[in-house]
Amino acid sequence: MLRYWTAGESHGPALVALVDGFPAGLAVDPAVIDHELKRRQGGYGRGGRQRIETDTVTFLSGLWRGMTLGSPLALEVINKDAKMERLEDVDRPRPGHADLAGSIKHLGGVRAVLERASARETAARVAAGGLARQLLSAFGIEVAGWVTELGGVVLGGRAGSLAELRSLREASEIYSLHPERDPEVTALIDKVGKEGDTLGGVVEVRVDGLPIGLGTHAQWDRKLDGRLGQAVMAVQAIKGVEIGMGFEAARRRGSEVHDPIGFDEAARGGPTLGFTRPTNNAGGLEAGITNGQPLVVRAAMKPIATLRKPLGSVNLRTKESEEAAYERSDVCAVSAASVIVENVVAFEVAAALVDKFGGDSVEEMQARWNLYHELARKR
Ligand code: EPS
Repeated sequence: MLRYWTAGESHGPALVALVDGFPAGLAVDPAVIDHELKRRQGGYGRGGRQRIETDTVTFLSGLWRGMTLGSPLALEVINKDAKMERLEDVDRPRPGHADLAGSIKHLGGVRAVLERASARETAARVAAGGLARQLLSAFGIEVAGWVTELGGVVLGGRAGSLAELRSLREASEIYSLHPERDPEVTALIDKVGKEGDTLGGVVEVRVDGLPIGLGTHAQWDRKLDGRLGQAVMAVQAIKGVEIGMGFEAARRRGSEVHDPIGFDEAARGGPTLGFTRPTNNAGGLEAGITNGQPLVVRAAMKPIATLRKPLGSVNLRTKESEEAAYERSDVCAVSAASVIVENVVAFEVAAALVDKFGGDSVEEMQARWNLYHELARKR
């Protein structure tokens, strides 16, 4: 079973991801993880913290001469802005953050909660996902994510190979697939930032090269759509998750939603075993099982809760009405969210791959992958 946890506070010494159940025998390239960490720090509208940090990964365990050992991997991302011991507590909770409910729950201060609730923690999740995506690559499975909507401006997705879409995304300051529309969106971010406000948006992730049969219909907690839902919904500021046509499917008739099934003998040797689907409204998942089509996951991010022009709050000591606290923050982190969701999706898909093909070594997984496809093709 491939799983991970994270530890670390936003202004503590470091963030750590502990990855357990990762197969032995994968040559790991830390530069792949560092690339994702760097992308997470980017995107138009981010705050001052990203000018302080240069996030890179250090492996504290689990590797020998660059190869995974099959033992737990501890991944560390250092915080340069490790000033937590010097920071004051916060007495005016920010609406939309963990401040109020978290401090009451723990019978403690706001600082004690916000340091862990901060989206800085997602650096550790991206590090874990950056490792997991390298396991996926060994099986020809590729993941990419982008921004489809920002501050109410609908940009949409785009058809094309992941390589084509990645190069469009790289040309966009906001990580969308429509770089020609950047000026409209960056002007909006500037305007809203000047007004002391923040913006949310929608991100989309696509996974190509999946086999038929990851996940299961048989038990609720192992259905892949359910696992993806949990992982993506658990990213800071995410308020909604959809797969494929998502909420729109609820507004259509069955005949307009479900993807007809065809068969093409010439494609029998390929990953779909010859089965064809003219549409992919299911987003690659039927009954919690991958169906050989690209996986498509979308997530809605609310605007960041820390406002330079704060909303009303209450002083926790006096119970008097006061403005919420302001701490340095971002105007918009939707681009970063696209990187985070991409990497948490990568991790869940890798976990499902390990569930299906075994987790001791990559070599054994590859042999089982081949055997499975051979058996499935014979049916
Ligand atoms: C973040 C680092 C944080 C915030 C942001 C995300 O750093 P600092 O608090 O030192 O400015 O910029 O966190 C939030 C928006 C939040 O609400 O917690 C990061 O590295 O992603």
